[in-house]
Amino acid sequence: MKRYSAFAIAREALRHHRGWERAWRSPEPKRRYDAIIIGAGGHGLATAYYLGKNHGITNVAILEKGWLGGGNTGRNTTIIRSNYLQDPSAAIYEKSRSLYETLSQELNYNIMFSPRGVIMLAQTEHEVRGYKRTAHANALQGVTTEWIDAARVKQLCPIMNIEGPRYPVLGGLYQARGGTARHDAVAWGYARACSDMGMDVIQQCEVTAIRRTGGKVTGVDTSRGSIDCDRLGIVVAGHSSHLAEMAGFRLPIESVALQALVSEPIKPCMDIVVMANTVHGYLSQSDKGEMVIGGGTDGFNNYTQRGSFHHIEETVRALVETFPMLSRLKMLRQWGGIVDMTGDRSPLISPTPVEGIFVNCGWGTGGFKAIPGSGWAMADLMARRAPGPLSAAFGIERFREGRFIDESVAAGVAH
Ligand code: FAD
Ligand code: PYC
Repeated sequence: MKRYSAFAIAREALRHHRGWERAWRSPEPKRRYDAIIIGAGGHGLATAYYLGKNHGITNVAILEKGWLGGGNTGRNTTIIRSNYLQDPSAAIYEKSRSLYETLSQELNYNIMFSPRGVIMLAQTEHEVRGYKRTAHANALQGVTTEWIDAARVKQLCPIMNIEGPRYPVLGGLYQARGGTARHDAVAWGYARACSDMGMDVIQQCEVTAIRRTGGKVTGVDTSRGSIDCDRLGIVVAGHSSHLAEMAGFRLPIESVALQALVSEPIKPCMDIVVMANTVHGYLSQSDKGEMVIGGGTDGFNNYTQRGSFHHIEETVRALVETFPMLSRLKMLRQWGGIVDMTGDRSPLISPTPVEGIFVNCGWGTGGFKAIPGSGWAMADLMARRAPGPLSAAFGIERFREGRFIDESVAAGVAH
């Protein structure tokens, strides 16, 4: 595949942009692969990429029932941070954040990583204690975050009203190298790199059954025929329970919609990401100028990928005391994605009761930031058929053993 570069842009400008090739191939499925990944979201594509890059396994298919990145990967609000509390979480989220720093160069694809900084506001005494504790934990884990006072919050984000009557801003947990990236570009960049390694990214290919013999996986049936494999990764976020059912086991996952919305575009007014978890809202400004706004998950399990009117009202009402300018904005569009929630708000990167089947799910409301690290860990698990240093703590068995990795506070978004 030809490299993207300033020289390539100049060359194509001279020939009226007729020489660009497709970013990835659209092949017909083969009869057999060494590994199949179900789900061409960020996590599935990153898994495939690191299977090839780190382990030399390239006879791989990534099967997607819709279009790549059309699930939560293309629906999220793109916040990247690694300020989690527990050690296994800090390890995988910080690995991921650090991979994001150079991902554009590595993939030769501009994912528009923007380390503009993330603040999680403390608006109650309870949150002050919680975030100071996280800042101390992060220091021990080698994750660079700091507790900042209210005046510094105001300095970093001048449009904020820190003296709200109900929820004054008391300070915040600040991660200067957190930020955002372009979500579609992350999926597209990994897909292009996978295709370049000879892998088959197959869209419009729904997995309808998982074949097993003697407790081992032998392949999948799809809307485009049967395909054999002895190594299968299920990486389908909100659809994980369905796929697990096809394979004959259950997962500790509930699926629920998470919604977001954007305002009309306005001039640049906010160059940082702010999460206000007490009131259940968060805010950033996109490169186009839209205010990107999100709140908590729907209050009931569902598979809806749409927005609802009461959600706009609840979320904007929650944020308007701290961001009064929101009251003067028109809202442009809203949407939803189906997130996969575990009881401890930490993911599953795990072998399953069926030999050769591995799952990667449970990232819930916070998996965009985890895509590179998760792909790295899942590829390692699938290649060696055994948990590795980044994935070992995230096995399904922790729910049987009561060994939870509680991240309900760090997850940030209300559940
Ligand atoms: P997905 O991108 O959903 O990919 C799974 C794919 O599997 C889908 O494309 C689907 O079509 C496919 N699939 C399903 N069933 C089948 C089948 N039978 N056969 C073939 N393919 C199948 N995280 C953050 O870190 N920061 C944020 O700011 C953030 N904001 C969010 C805001 C919203 C509104 C939402 C919904 C989520 C947010 N998240 C955020 C969470 C994040 O988006 C997800 O955790 C992450 O994108 C999950 O990626 P994935 O690759 O696992 O899943
Ligand atoms: O995990 O940082 C996050 C997040 C923000 C919005 C949704 N999830």
